[in-house]
Amino acid sequence: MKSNKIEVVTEEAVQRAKTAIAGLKNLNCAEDDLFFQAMEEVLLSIIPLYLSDPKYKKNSIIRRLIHPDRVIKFKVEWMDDNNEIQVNMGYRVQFNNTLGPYKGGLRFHPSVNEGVLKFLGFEQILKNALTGLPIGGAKGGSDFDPKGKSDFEVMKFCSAFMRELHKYIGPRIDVPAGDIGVGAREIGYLFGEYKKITSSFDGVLTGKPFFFGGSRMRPEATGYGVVYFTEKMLELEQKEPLNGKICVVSGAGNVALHVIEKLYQLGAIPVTCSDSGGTIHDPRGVDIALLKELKEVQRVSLEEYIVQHPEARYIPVAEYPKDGHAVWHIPCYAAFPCATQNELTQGDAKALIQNGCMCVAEGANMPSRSEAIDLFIENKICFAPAKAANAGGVATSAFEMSQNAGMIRWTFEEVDQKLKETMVYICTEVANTAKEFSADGNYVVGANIAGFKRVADAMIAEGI
Ligand code: NDP
Ligand code: 2IT
Repeated sequence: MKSNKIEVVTEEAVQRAKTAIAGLKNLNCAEDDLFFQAMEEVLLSIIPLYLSDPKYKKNSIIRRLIHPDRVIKFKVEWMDDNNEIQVNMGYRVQFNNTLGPYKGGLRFHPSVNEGVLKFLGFEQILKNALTGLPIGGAKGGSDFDPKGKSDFEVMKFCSAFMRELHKYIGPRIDVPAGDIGVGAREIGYLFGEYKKITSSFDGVLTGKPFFFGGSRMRPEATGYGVVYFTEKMLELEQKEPLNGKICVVSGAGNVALHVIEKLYQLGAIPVTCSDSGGTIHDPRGVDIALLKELKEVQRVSLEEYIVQHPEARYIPVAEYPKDGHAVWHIPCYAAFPCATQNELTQGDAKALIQNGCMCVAEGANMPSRSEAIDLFIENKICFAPAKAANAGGVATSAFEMSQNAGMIRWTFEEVDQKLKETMVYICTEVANTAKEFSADGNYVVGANIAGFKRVADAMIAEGI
């Protein structure tokens, strides 16, 4: 029987949940640390939902949700520019398709392994559920490193990768997109090969270049969406808007650059960005045109920035605070981690709080470590977790799928309007859910319960 009452979460209930989660860890492999970090956060957040309604336990939802439907692993052989054969591993983790076709990005980075993709695929299930759109959760990629490769080598790798991947994807089955190391260039090559193999012009990938089926605004969508979410959260929490405020951003890729661009459009002053080599701090506001030239066209290190702006500071990784990241030690009103997982430590969180930061919005997937999130929540920082704040990218991917299926195109303004509405919808839903479960202002609890409930209720409705 559903009690209709939100139970108070006791220390005993948390301990019981922790013991159960520890038991789950034994079922999986050594690469699963990030996956457990993501899973533990979700499972601890949903205790009040579990206590309030026995149907989730009765239907074994947790045990069913933490195992991917399937993990596809394959070898990718390709020829480099020296005519030497190279071998990489390719993966697609199809996690859950209860709400729609499997959907989620492809990551090309040397750190990619099955565990990384399980963490990203698991997060993607709940993120996609939060959008309210009909998309399931998946993630894929390879340990291939596009950095330092010629366009021709990237093309040959993408063709070889798709020769295997095409067997498992389809516009109603699984629709990959970009992530770290996979942008419009890679999606273009992947789509070209898919067409050659299947003779079919399907919307089987999103983030395609506009001239062959891509959506207006998909490149901007994740970053713009993060800032739309942040504006709404600040409004709901009765905090000052971003206009005129100093902001810090990490990363210098697709998400970071479009967060920076939208911050400028709203009158904020983004003063940092970073890449894997170091951080730029430009107190007058970073030069977005130069950043795009360096990162999107020339694909070079951020160190080049100070050649044109010697008054800015370049802080190489070797000079970062011990166990921390230089970006988070610069005073700001709002912080936007947009590079990679676990980039914001407990020490970084302390520095942000001490320096008066009021808001942290995650553009990357799981960039804040659990201890950092605990500090943000304890100190009443407006904290927007990734699965809610960065959902604008995948939502716009779903808009691209709609346009491809209908053989139509929406204008930039139409997509922008839909993106804004989606981010406001997610933010409001997350805030209301947190309130409903006695965790007012806790967007981690709100996002995890709202996303989990949507998938779990559908799993129960469709049976096993
Ligand atoms: P890009 O490849 O465009 O950019 C990644 C940026 O992060 C680069 O500046 C890169 O530096 C830096 N970076 C990557 N890995 C590391 C690392 N291990 N240590 C330090 N810096 C690193 O990727 P995106 O901007 O697309 O993705 C960034 C984050 O946003 C990821 O967490 C991704 O999962 C998430 N995300 C992306 C979405 C999208 O639509 N693209 C949607 C939702 C979330 P360098 O250039 O030196 O490699
Ligand atoms: O993490 C993410 O949401 C993405 N990389 C985008 C996924 C997508 O299918 O657009």
